Amino acid sequence: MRIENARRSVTALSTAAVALVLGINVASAAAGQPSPWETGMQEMVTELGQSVSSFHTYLVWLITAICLFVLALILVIIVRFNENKNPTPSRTTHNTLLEVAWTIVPVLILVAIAIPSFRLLREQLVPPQADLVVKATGYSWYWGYEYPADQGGFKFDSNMIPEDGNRKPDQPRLLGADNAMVVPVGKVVRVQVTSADVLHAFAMPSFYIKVDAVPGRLNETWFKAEKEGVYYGQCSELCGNGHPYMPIEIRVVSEQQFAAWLAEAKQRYASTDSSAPIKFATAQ
Ligand SMILES: [Cu+2]
Repeated sequence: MRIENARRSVTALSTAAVALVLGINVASAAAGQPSPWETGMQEMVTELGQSVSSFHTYLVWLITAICLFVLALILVIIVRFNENKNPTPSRTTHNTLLEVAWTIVPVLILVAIAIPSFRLLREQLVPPQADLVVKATGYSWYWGYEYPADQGGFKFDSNMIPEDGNRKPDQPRLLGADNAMVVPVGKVVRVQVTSADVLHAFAMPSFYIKVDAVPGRLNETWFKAEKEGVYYGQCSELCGNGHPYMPIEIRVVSEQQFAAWLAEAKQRYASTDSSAPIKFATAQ
């Protein structure tokens, strides 16, 4: 029994190691949420996220190649230049060609990393023309979403569904929210992010976005989700004891569904009072 367990852990460990090297996920993840033994990134549903994911894989291969090269050099030194094989070591110093090479090659490697990295940063930081703007405000401890006047001008709060609440089977624990932020598929959504009290951070792993929510300051990020679905993120700045209980749920729906939701939301959230007392999403 013990051997069987040991064998199983070895298999799990080696699978994880291989996955780590290849930058892939062990478990087939449900889209839009994390899964057990996940070592890579979540499935990306934005073009930017997919580029970042391939960049990540590219870096993993580059790092692996460098490590293997250095390991090979060390092995050559151990085998060929040990005291027995090489009793009188060479006293050579300075080799211009070698010295130029080991300066230039790392520089070239850094350039090969910097160029795609800066390109991705630019794409992230320079948003295209937005089709829709949503304002997300962090509160202790829940999120508030506001759709501006051209979308109906309403706002609502989004609280975590508590453990003893009526969480539906498809809503993951600690990630499901009572009111999701809803956006149409294939549209550029600009998210303006701020906080009403302490530092929070708005993050959605499947979209590859994360931006600080800072009181008194309006930050922004953007995404264009290419696939309909429900996506989950969390506050990503330690903000207090309710920090793990303020999930972000974004529903990406078709344009017709979005229009229908908008019509319903306008009615439903019309009476939301901005000075309503802060609701605490308490942990169970
Ligand atoms: Cu927070």
